[in-house]
Amino acid sequence: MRLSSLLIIASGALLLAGIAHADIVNGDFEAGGSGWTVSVPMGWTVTFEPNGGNPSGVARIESPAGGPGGRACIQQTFDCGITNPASVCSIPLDFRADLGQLEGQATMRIFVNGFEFTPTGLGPDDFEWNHVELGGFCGTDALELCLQVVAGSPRWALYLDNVMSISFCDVVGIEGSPWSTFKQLYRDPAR
Ligand SMILES: [Ca+2]
Repeated sequence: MRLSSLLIIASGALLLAGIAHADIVNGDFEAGGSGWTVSVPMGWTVTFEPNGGNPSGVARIESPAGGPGGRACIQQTFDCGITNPASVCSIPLDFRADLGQLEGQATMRIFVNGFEFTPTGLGPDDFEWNHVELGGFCGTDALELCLQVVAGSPRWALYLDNVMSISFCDVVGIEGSPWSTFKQLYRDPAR
């Protein structure tokens, strides 16, 4: 009797832990831009469109033609599991580029809590959907997904879809191997 009570309590605790996670909201963009904030310099556009994603809803960042360069971002802060420096929050997403033709003009830049992942140079090879999986921090993650272009470049567009958070944070050590791999993706936090 006592054992079964403990098991019920343990089950309840696990259930509460699951509910407490505030994962990425609207990462498939089926609800427009709900849950996301944007950082848009003058002349740039960030739109949330019902079609053109992988599939349907999508976030679209477009740079101006011949502008001074810079970057525009979409952002979301979410909780991924409990704080656990020994483990990792996986953040997979899909992206593709459009409009621009010359490599070296446009880059996808991704920041998690100010740490940058290896930037992805964009070119015609990226006009089809690509999938990447990043390692975020367990606990609160401030995620920024950005398109950056150099000064004087023609228009570029970056499409983003299927942004998710998958917590490996609640079990110590079990994801040690992926974490060491993910850590190599981080660059210097200086921006
Ligand atoms: Ca979608």
